[in-house]
Amino acid sequence: MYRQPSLFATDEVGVDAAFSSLDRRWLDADSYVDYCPTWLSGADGVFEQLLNGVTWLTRQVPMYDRIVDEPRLHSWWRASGATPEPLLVLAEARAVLSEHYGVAFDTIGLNYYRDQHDSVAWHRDRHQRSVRNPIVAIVSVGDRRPFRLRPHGGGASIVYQLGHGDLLVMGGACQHGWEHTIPKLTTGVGPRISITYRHGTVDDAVGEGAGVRPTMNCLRRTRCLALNDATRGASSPGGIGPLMLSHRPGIDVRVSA
Ligand SMILES: O=C(O)CCC(=O)C(=O)O
Repeated sequence: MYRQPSLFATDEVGVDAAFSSLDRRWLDADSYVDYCPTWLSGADGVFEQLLNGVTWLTRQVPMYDRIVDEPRLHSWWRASGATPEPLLVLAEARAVLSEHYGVAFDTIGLNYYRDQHDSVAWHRDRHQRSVRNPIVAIVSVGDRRPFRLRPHGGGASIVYQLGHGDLLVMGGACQHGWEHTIPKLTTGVGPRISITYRHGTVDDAVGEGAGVRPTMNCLRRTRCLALNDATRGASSPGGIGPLMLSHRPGIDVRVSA
């Protein structure tokens, strides 16, 4: 599908360290969402560079009694590895977000939604037990997709249309009382990549309700398929490698290519 570039596309790449467009919305007494439209400038260029420069993988995940392909592609970067972030601006964003929110973001998960059929189901994110209230920051590039939040277990949802450099941050007790989704759509939409920053996650992220740490058994049980043979098992030029750790519900496993 043709991807509509942003009307306000700019070649200058950078983030708004002043968070000048920040709008904080309290979902309840303890949970908030920060929304900063076009926080990242030059988002269209960032989208293209990530699309073409990163090794995209399809995770296979347990779904009830079956193993299915996750309906989106994924890549993962972690601060404890040997390689720098795949793009300088991702490092800049990590530093600025860490400073602003007072936590050390240490992983970047990239999610590539190819079209309206790609999605992620309702879920909450959980990190290691020592991180009680994780802050999750998501920068979106490419076309806008609805990002929905609802109280855990169901209820009316709140929607943000995220793309073209928008930043959304979930904070406070959001990952306890609220769940989020990128739903499938019935009408066509161009591709979107979400750049997700998490802290306290290295080597210990677990899925919701998992209550277990990733094990070697998990490593063996779960396959992760490269997008094509050329990229299978290769480390990407930008340093995003094939080792990933899931944080989705029911996907309490570490996966590797
Ligand atoms: O793509 C997004 O904006 C949401 C990603 C997400 O919720 C996740 O990967 O856990």
